[in-house]
Amino acid sequence: MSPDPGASNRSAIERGARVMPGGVSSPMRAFRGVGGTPVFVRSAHGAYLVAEDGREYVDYICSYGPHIFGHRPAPVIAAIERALAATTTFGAPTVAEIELAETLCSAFAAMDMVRLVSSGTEATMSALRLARAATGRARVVKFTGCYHGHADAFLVAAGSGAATLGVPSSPGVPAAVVADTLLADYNNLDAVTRLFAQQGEDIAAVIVEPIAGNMGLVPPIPGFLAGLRALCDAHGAVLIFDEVMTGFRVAWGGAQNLFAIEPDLTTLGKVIGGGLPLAAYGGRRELMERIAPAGPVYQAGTLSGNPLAVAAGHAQLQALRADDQAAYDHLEQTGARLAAGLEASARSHGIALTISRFGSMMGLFFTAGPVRNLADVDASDRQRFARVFHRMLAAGVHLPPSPYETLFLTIAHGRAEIDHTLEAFDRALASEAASDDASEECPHPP
Ligand code: KE4
Repeated sequence: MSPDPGASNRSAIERGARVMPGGVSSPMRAFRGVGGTPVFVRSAHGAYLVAEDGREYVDYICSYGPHIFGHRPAPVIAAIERALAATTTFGAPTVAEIELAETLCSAFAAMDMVRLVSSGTEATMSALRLARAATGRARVVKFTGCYHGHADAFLVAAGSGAATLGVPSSPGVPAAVVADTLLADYNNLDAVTRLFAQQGEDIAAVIVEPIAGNMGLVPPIPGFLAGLRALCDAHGAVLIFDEVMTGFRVAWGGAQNLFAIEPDLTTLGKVIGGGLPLAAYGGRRELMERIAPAGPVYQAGTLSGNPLAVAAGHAQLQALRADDQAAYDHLEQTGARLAAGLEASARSHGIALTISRFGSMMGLFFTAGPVRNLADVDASDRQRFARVFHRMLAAGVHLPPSPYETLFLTIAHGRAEIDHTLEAFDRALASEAASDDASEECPHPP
């Protein structure tokens, strides 16, 4: 193991940046939200990432959601190996896709039909196209801080990497597209009511993360989602629940099952692919039968329903379903223990901290709170987050590199991993408390 943990990472990112923008394949991985040099990962197992230099880290990125059992769960690996014996891709229909589609439709009461795609961006982009076709309208309401992938219509006041990089409304998105994307603050039902009062006849859809996971974790306040459902019903708009992150993460059947609210369309991803590129959108039959080739709304994909990804995703879902509620109960207990420990540590050091959590998804904000929308996250102490992030990284705990990301837990996060995390966090806060009077600059200013 090299004495300088940063040396191999620095040389890798410098080499990568010569041929890849920022040296990464997705902006979030570049550590721009916390400064410093990203850790280049060579392998992973259970709850751990193994860096190129051999260091191990308790992993709270979990690939931003796909891993719910941890890295390399046996049923998923075995399913991929079996599928690999047959092919990598056919470009022809398979029975395995039908079997996965049947499982997805059985899990979501509001889903009669589903189309498999390769990314969450494709899923949300296609769901919006379908909503526009079904209503004959162009406008879409989204919420500041929510992230629905990088299709033009959604790169307006977006969360996740867009918020992290301070480009929530990206250059290159034409003004005409921006004009059709209407914004409201998350949890602000009055703002949406006003938008419908002013432009209701032009609004095709409302798209929402039913539990927001792209500005850290921000849960819906009581009545918010039900209010959106009522507004869409009253004005003939399509309600899209973007459950790419929450689907099968927070419950079998996602957040809509927990909240007993049925959207018209649902987008899924991450967990349903078992770590391979697979996502989906689905909903009522009368909507989905408009999708080609059944109907005229075009959407296609070379690797849609890829056999390896379908095998991996279905194996993961079947493992989740096999033990019924046990997996979700375990994730809830582990999440509760971690949250309680983090909060106790912050209290003991007199540091303002708000933890928001839904099962195995957690937001960590250095602010007294409450955190209900993007402005509240923006107002949190993001410099302190960056310092604590690096102190914990040095202690072998890898948080997501931004306060605008959600921490994920998996079944593989056991007592030892939580204890290690809480010890590292407490030491980090002790350092923070000790230096709070000093004007210490963040070691890696973002
Ligand atoms: P992808 O196109 O990245 O597969 O999915 C886009 C997407 C859609 N909807 C929701 C609710 C999502 O969270 C995402 C993607 N999530 C981010 C993590 N915050 C992906 C990480 C990244 O961009 O590297």
